[in-house]
Amino acid sequence: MFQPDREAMPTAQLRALQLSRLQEMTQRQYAHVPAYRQKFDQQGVRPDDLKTLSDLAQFPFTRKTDLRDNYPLGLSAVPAANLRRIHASSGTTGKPTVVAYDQNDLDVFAEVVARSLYAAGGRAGMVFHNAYGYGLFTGGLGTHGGGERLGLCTVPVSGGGTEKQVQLIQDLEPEIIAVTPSYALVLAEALAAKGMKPDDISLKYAVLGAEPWSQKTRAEIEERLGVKATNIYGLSEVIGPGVSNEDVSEQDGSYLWEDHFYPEIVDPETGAALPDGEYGVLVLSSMTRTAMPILRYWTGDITRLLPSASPSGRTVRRMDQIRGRSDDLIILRGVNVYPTQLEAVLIGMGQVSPHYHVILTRTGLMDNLTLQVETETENAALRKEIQKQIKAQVGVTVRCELCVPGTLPRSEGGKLRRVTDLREAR
Ligand code: DLL
Repeated sequence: MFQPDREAMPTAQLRALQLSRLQEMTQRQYAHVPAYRQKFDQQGVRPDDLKTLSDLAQFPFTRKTDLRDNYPLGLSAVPAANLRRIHASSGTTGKPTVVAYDQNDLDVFAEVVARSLYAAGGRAGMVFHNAYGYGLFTGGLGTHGGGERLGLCTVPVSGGGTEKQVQLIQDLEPEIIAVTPSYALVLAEALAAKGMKPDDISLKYAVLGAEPWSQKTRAEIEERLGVKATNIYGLSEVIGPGVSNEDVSEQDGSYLWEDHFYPEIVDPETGAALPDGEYGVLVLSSMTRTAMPILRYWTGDITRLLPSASPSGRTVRRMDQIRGRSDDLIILRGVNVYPTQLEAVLIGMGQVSPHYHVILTRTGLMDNLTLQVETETENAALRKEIQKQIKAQVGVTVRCELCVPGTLPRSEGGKLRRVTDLREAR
């Protein structure tokens, strides 16, 4: 553990710390952020009503629309002169969502990322190839700060420029890489094309996140790059990467740094609390952020908190892989499907490349899903087998389309959009 006193704090002490930090945060929000004061008043709650952790359920959620409505810095709780950094998420429509950090927030950010990279296998003195995008996206700079805090020699490669990435991996011999899983596959292809075998590649650990990925993809990346891969999760509104990370020796759920981020799992329809072990929407409160403290942020990400005790001795709870975002959910003729479920079936079959794309169309009232996959040869039997396996394992009928290798969209270093929805266009 990077910080055993925090990561393995006795549970009663951790719960007491969370309560006092939430009380203190809601007081600050009520006093310094008019938009929060208004939300509390509308809901009829006051910070003083927060007497136990279960009282939190009475408090309002914060949603992406709250950040948009208060664009750019309306949710800030400190004077503008205290701010030290701004990040933003691009968003597909309208204004970006802007998040602000003061010095305390940057320190918290570096600390939680350092914990995450340590859990992922990183140790002081290693060379760290950071292929998350630098810029307004939190991935690059956020992971960078944590790498330096841990004592890694951090190489700010950023995303894209695959040739240059390969060159730097060959020349600087990094042991740890942070990258999106979709771009890790692109790098693996490029390294293989240079004749590099997994054993020739210096990398030992990969820290993968920023987009949903399946266990099968983990196995694929581990094999091709010769690494152990862990899942890093996070989002700009709460801090960026480093809300949680798996331990490389377990690879079984990501430790959520609960002394900084208070997690709840709620029913996607009603918002009611769900017990540990059940799947729902992850809701997070950033208890220690000072510039832009966020209460009960509705992440839209579907996961569960793992109920069992942790093998590592950490007392902070673990969260499962993200199944998908509630807004990525495809409801196909009444059956709920996440793209990651299709991915798991495809990669499990072995004969296709891990690159795939989903196209949704509508004929009359009927939704259709076309799953494009890459294979070396047109093979009618394989196409039928994929359709059959998806029907058997996911429960939906899809149309599979085989494409020439290299023709489906690849990650260019950042997040990859796997789904093209043509239903509204019709
Ligand atoms: O993606 C922060 C990040 C950077 C995380 C690098 C990990 C590594 P945003 O751009 O605000 O922040 O996007 C946040 O990405 O709500 C999830 O839907 C998705 N996401 C992030 N990590 C994972 C993951 C960064 N490990 C949104 N698995 C989140 C699945 C993830 N989805």
